[in-house]
Amino acid sequence: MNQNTVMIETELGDWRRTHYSDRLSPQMADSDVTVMGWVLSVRGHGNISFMMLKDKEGEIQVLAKAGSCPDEVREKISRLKAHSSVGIKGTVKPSEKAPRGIEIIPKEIRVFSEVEKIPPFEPYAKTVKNIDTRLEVRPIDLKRKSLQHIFKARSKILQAIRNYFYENGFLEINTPKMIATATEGGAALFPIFYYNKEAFLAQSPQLYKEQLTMSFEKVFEIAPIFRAEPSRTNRHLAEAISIDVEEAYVDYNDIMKRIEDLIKISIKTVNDYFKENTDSEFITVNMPDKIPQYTYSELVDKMQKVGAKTEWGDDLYPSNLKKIGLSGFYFIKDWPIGPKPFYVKMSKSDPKISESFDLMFGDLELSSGSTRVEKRAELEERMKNKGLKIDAFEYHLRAFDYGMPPHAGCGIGLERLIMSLTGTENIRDATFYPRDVDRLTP
Ligand code: AMO
Repeated sequence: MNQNTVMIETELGDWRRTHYSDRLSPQMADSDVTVMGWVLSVRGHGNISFMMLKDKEGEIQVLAKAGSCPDEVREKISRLKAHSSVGIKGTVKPSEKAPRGIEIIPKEIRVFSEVEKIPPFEPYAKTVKNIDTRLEVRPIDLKRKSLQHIFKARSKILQAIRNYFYENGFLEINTPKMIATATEGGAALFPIFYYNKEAFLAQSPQLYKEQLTMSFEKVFEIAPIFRAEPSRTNRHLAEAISIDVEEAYVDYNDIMKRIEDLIKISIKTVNDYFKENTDSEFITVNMPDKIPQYTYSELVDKMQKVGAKTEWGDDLYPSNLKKIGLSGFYFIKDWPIGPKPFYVKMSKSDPKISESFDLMFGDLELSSGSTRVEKRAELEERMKNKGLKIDAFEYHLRAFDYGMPPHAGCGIGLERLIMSLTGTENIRDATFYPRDVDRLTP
């Protein structure tokens, strides 16, 4: 090694970024800055190299030219492969030719991670067909612009939803995810070993959020739910995020109003994001003044009129919903009581019907909710009819001996909400690391 050769450091050490790329401006000419990020491209030849550096806020050009930066730094930059992670200390210079009218003349470089491998797909490509190839290296996939926009919009929507709950007097709760009994009749369970007992991953926070209305009246939780879904579809996950709401002294009509509020603020949030980020290719979602409500029976009639094969009591299948031309957001309410879980309240006017609803977007179910049973005897009766062991639920039923208020609530699937608001077709792209029948990694 030549005595004058400078070792290129590979550790972060005491270096800290002074500016994100978007904060650099021609007004900062001659300032010394430290930037960090990933190499987007390196081009040039002989005595001059242009490097584009990317961080979470944008991109900046680094110009390494013989005579204006140390030779070792220039040589190192000229050999860097795209995606390597680096830090640069240098001086800001105005430049008419640089993409943003400025560039950095480097004085020192630290190469934290040098990339030798070519990723299995171009990380900044607009589309990559095979989702499995993408998921294998998900952190690289998530650098792609379309996914960046989905997840940034998702984060803003979550923030707006949380704000709504806080502003309206709801308490944020967390309930156990390892539980002793099933809550959602139809959905399959993941059994787990809990010390020497069998337990399950929670299908929903249902029973706990109901109990907490006794202590806090208005509660919400945003957390994972686990469903051993055997289905390989673009709308089912084994682990999804549910926005759960539960409120005392209200019924399902009041909860539909809450949902209407939440949908309105979510649409506003996503449309604002879209306006600020003109390079995103989101659909613009229109919000009707009121979300239309149809009763289950009304829709069965409509389906039968257009010749769809369906009987009163059947589920309302997506193919049949399409046949009657329903689109956008709408509620289907007053479902048959039969298939509904034990905690859903029967209608006072018709014992065949429940005080329940689903929120739909086209043929996609985004949420279900209901008025709940608040009398212990009625709850036990419903459980017996469903063949459930009452003793196993004693820990829950006990709460009903001490003044359970009338209450109602709902669960909204976050990934499905994001799909509807951003036009994302595969639910796997509305979550960071999807879990499904075939996938437990990465
Ligand atoms: P439900 O079982 O209908 O109701 O679930 C509520 C909402 O959660 C979402 N969801 C899913 N999303 C992705 N993949 C899945 N496998 C999945 N399963 C459900 C859907 C669905 O509408 N305890 C009740 C809610 C309540 O009454 O408060 C419940 O869990 O968007």
